[in-house]
This record gives sequence, C-alpha cells and structure tokens, in this order.
Amino acid sequence: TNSNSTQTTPQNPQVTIQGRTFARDDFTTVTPKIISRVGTNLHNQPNHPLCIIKEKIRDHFYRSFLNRRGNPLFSIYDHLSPVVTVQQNFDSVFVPKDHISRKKGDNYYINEEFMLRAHTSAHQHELVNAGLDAFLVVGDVYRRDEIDTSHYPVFHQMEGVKLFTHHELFAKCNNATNLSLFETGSTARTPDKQETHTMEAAKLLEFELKSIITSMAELLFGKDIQCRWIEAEFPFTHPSWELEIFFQGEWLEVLGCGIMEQKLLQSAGAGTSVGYAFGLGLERLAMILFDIPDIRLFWSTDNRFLAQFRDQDTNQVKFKPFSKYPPVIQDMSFWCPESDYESNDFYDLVRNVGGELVEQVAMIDEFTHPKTHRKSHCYRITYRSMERTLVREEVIQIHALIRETAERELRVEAR
Ligand code: FA5
Ligand code: MG
Repeated sequence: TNSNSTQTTPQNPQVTIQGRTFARDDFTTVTPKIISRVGTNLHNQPNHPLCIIKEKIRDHFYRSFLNRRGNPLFSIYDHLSPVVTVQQNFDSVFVPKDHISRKKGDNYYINEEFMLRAHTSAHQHELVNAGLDAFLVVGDVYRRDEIDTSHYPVFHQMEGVKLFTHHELFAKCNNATNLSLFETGSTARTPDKQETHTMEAAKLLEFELKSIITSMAELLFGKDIQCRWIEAEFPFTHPSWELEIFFQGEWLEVLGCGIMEQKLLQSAGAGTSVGYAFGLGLERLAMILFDIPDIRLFWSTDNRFLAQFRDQDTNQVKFKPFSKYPPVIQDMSFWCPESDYESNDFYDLVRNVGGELVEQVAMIDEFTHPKTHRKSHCYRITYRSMERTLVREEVIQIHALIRETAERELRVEAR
C-alpha cells in the first residue's frame, strides 16, 4: 500500500493539483501523499461523521438567526478550493511577514505564491468583501504538524463570521440611541477591546459570541458538558479566546474565536459594522460527539467504521471501537544535518512512508554533542493498526524504510 508514497523527492518541476499546474520553487513543501487528499471532501460525504457534525452545527446557526420572513441569515460555503494564495492565507488576515505560523516547516506551500490553506480564515476577507455579513465556511485545511491521536496533517475546519450594524447589535437595548459602536476619538487598545471600539460594543459582541458557541456545545454534547474559555491571540481578532472541552480525561482545544479586527472589516469594505469570527476543528468535535479515539479513523474506508454512521439517529450513535490492537513501539536516533532540518520534515516523512500505521511520533531526547556541536534527536514511533494486529517483522521493515528514507532525503545520519 505504500509503494508510491516514498516519492518525497521532487522529480517534476511542476506540481499538479486538481488539474491546475504550478511551478515548483524553493518554497514547495507539498508531497504527492498530501496532494492525493485534495478533493476528497470528507465533509461533503453523506453519513460521514464530519458531514454529520457539519450539518448539526450549520442547522444550529440556521435556526438561531432568522430574518423577518423566517429565513436563515447565515449562508454556507463548503466547496471553496483549498488551493489559496499566500496573500489570502496570511496577508489578508494580517499575519505579520515574520510570524512563526508562516514557517515552511509548518505549512504545505505549493510555491512562493500558492499554498494549501492552513485555516478557513483564509476566506474571511474575500467573503466579507463580497458583501456577506453572516456566513460559514467548511473545508479541508493542511498543516505540517505533530503526530498524535488528535493531530493530523489534513483536517477540517468550520469558520463562522457574523457582522452587526449599530441597529443590529443594540437591537435588544432600550437606550440604543445613547450607545455607539465606535469611539469618537481613538482610545488605547486594552485586553478588553480594540482602540476604535466602545466598551459596550466590545462586551456585547463578546456576549453574543460566547452565547452562540456555548449553546452549540450544549446542543451537541448536552448541558453537562464541561467547557472552559482560555484567553488566546490571533492576528485577526482582539480580544480572542479558545474553547476547551473535557474529553477522555484531558482538556481538548476545539476552537479559536474573537472580535474581528476592525482594520480587516475596513479593508474589506465593511468598516461601518463590527463582528465576531470563530474557527472550529470538526474532527475534534466529532471525536467528542461519537467517542472516536483516534483522528486517523476519519480517513478509514473500512465499512466497520463508516456503516456505524449510516441511517441512524445520530443522537444515539456512539462509536463502537472495532479494534484496539496492540501497538509496536520503536525508537530512532540520528544526527541532524547542520542546517535546514525541522522535526516537521521528519513527521511528514514518517506519515509518507509509514502511512496510517503510525499512531504517534514523540521526540524523546535531544542533545548537542559538546565537541562537534552536532545535534542529535531521538524519536519514539508508536505503530498501531486500526484494523488488525501488526506483525513485528512488518513494523521493523517499515521502521528501516523510514530510517533509509530520512538518511537519503533529510540528510540525517542514523546513530
Ligand atoms: C485557527 O486556525 C484560527 N484560524 C481560528 C480562528 C478563526 C480564530 C476565526 C479567530 C477567528 P487554530 O490554529 O487554533 O486557530 O485552529 C483552530 C482549531 O482547529 C483548533 O482549536 C483545533 O480544534 C483544530 N486543529 C488545529 N490543528 C489541528 C490538527 N493538526 N488536527 C486536527 N485539528 C486541528
Ligand atoms: Mg489553537
């Protein structure tokens, strides 16, 4: 099954994604394996758990915001291509040029100009600019990230944006004419609000945002769910928060959100409104809802997985694990090359060669040789199949193939 997955070395000066051809350059980090996921659109496959959770959340927003004729205010965009410009993904949401999130090691760049989106926030600016004031965007997003049961290089996000005019935000206040969205002079930015916003606008937006998110969590998981808000930072919102939910003994981060930066709305032609935005991880929410223990299962084509979600009352479905096969654990140590090495390069390679058999990669040791100053890394790789018991010899072969490929492609030196 891994016969064509070791081709991480560029052989072709061009990259083709969904019929579009791009010139490779120094930025290119997409791999054939990652490109093969583009267009799968798990979130649009009926009865897939990601599609089920998308529809539940969408319906919550449809029902919660109706216009005077009783029609939903929100519209949903779940077919936007994940191929975006670097400008859309970063510049349009004010990610500074030197921000760590732009690192080659963290993203799937197609070339200097294009990339696979790293978040659905890449579409905020264009949709606000198109005149929308209440929308959801659902799609696959791509990140070179760590490997464990809740992180996967391709996952799905839902973005939500809601704008308010003065009239809309203060509709429920009886002294609305004494309230304003904007300060007349510019005040200082504080932890509570942006410089141009009034305190009443900022606090009311925060209340609206947290209310709709909390009601969503209660709808999905019931009133007894344990949630907490953590202060966060994003370049495109202030103030910002993350929501965590208690799941399997740990706090799991499920979404980021905040009050939209006013300069974003201004640059997109909506400067007279204010708004909030959020971006949630669909896998994380589906894992909680259906008790799915490992994020790799979303890509399973095994009928024992998919059939569980078919034609059922989804309020009843709890995933019945069809396997908890034993893991096989193997360590790998090597000297890193002098330059141009990042752990994410290795994680990517492990996924390419080891495929879905890799459950987790953890760096367990790192040291610098006192004389030669060379750096050594040691990684512990947990292999486990969702579908069968792995044979030790099989794992040893894959492990050796990972080592050989890393020596060849990353110029590491096995110890
Ligand atoms: C963002 O991506 C922001 N764009 C969210 C946002 C939108 C903030 C709008 C403010 C306004 P973050 O990197 O934290 O933030 O990712 C958001 C969510 O995606 C996380 O909370 C998590 O649920 C999910 N997520 C992140 N990385 C992974 C991964 N590797 N695998 C699965 N889910 C992930
Ligand atoms: Mg986060």
